[in-house]
Amino acid sequence: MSIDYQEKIPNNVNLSEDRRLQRALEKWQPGYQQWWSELGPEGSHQMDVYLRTAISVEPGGWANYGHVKMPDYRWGIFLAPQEEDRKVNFGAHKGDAAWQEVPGEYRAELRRLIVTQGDTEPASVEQQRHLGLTCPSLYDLRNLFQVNVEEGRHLWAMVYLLHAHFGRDGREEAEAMLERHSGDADKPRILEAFNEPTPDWLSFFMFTYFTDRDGKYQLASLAESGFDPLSRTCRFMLTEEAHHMFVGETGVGRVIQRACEIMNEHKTDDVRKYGGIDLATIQRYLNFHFSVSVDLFGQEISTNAANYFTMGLKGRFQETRIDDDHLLKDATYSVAEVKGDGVVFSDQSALTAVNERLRDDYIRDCQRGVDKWNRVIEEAGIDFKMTIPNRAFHRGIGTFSAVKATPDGRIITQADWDHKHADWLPTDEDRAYVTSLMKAVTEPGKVANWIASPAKGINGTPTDFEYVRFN
Ligand code: BYC
Ligand code: FE
Ligand code: FE
Repeated sequence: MSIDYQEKIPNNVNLSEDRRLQRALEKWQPGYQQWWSELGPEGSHQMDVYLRTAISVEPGGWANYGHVKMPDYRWGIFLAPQEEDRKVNFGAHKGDAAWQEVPGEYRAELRRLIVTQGDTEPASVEQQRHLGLTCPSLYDLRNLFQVNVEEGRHLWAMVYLLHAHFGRDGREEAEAMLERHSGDADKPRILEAFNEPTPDWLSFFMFTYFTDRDGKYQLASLAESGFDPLSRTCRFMLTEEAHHMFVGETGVGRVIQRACEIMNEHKTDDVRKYGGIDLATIQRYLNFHFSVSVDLFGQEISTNAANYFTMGLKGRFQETRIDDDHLLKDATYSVAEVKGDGVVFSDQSALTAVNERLRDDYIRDCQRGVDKWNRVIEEAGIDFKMTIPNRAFHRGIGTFSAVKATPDGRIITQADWDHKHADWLPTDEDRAYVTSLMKAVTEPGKVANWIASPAKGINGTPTDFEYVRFN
């Protein structure tokens, strides 16, 4: 079904045929608009931004590009097409027809999953709201805004589910999405990584590489859900997620490339002297963002996760492609834990280990981009390798939160940690230095000195295209 842009809320869910739901969402809409104007990208409301907008959920018909003012962006409700005869594919209800309505006995769990997912979306917009003021180029500014409007749409996606399927408490949860705020002392966002500031563009690129990738894995697991509307929503969200991770991967890659150029041009390791960001600092940012992002997968052993699985609400990554019974009654999975001064693996119930399994899938995926960054360094003839820290490093959730560990996974004393952590995590001085570089570059085709130019433009445009027009 194509998307109707004549409607106040563009959608492909036949909203006009459900007047109650339509009215409820139209009542929520002004609060959303107000939230965007207050906590969305600062100072951006008059700008014309070259954005893509979904025009159809079919492959190929996805995107339409043009300059729009972001407050006029058509945030809408788009579900991937319904699969005929879809089944619940795992857990106790395996083989039953997928649910089109919320199964009453699982209402609370399902609501909680949807609320947790939804909460991250506006959180990220809040975290990134000042970045536009210091963009390294118009190309990057446009990409930031594209990510922001799509995260706004992801909130719409979850709010739609709450309104359509959870009655009055769904509406209350939808309101609460606009009341919690990233970093707010009284009403913080639910998950910790979404209360960390994203103060500079290196942080932004790391966030879109590592934290949006948690989004990919969580959405993919929810796309396996036996609750079909959630599955369809998440499947369409995933098509948007790919761009966010592209922004992160290429963004970090360009910062690394620029560091290498400076090193070679000036035959020096002192990249900062020439206004670049040195590789060691980039590694410390990587360590930070990876470690807060792996926390987002929850505890290694989780009865919550086991219940979500058995209930058929949240599956594993690419559940239907896994060759097993999809019940996990007797299966085991290798789970990391502390032993002595190291990290060891032991077999645990696969059912309670589904969080850890997803974390493993995620870590493998993270490595691929890091390999690409390392090729940039290698091609520049520089002897340095970016590495992903061990999962025990700098953890706030799970078994490793009780210990201190080095990036290569050795358990150390608190005293050693106090002595050494400045080598591993961004220091105040690192952050102050990176912040000092953050000055807006807004001339078409120009980029800041600390980052290389993009390899190509958006949607076939030249890189000196006027991606954002200031009015
Ligand atoms: N911070 O049994 P456990 C995205 C809590 S990102 C704070 O392991 P569970 C995006 C936990 O709630 C994707 N608290 O938990 C990216 C539990 O509390 P209770 C977001 C945490 O439920 C970029 C307790 O600790 N989507 O889309 O198995 C830009 C015990 O833990 C944290 C989702 O997360 C934490 N990190 O696993 C924009 C999907 N971790 O029960 C967007 C939905 C755990 O003791 N969420 N806790 O009160 C879930 O599937 C699960 O809630 C989690 C946690 C995987 C997050
Ligand atoms: Fe999102
Ligand atoms: Fe995202």
